[in-house]
Amino acid sequence: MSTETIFSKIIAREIPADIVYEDDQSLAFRDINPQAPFHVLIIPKTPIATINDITPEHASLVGHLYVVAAKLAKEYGFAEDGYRVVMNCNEHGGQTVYHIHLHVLAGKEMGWPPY
Ligand code: IU
Repeated sequence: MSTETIFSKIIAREIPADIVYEDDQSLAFRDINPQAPFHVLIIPKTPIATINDITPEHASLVGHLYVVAAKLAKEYGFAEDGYRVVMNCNEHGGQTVYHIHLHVLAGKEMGWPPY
């Protein structure tokens, strides 16, 4: 199965995105259909289709995505009030793009459970 998705094209700058952070391992950009006042996706530059495809070799990379999430939350002023970090998996999880990504949602109080 190809690991190429629209997110690979965003990494390659083949399609535009509102990028808020980049380093050698990851890229973060604003979601085109935001579900909160602040809604950013953090993706690894190495494509991994779903959480099911994460192996022990990816542990540092996946952990790094959370380091970026915390950094952005602090930078944009949401750390104290709080925010939500979500990664969806497959159909029942609500995944639509098969390149793992953390959703960072902030700027409003969110409900629980998420349905
Ligand atoms: P999901 O967890 O796979 O459902 O999240 C995919 C997200 O990617 C979803 O929130 C879309 O709005 C978002 N997105 C985007 O930001 N830019 C795009 O070009 C596409 C989807 I396609």
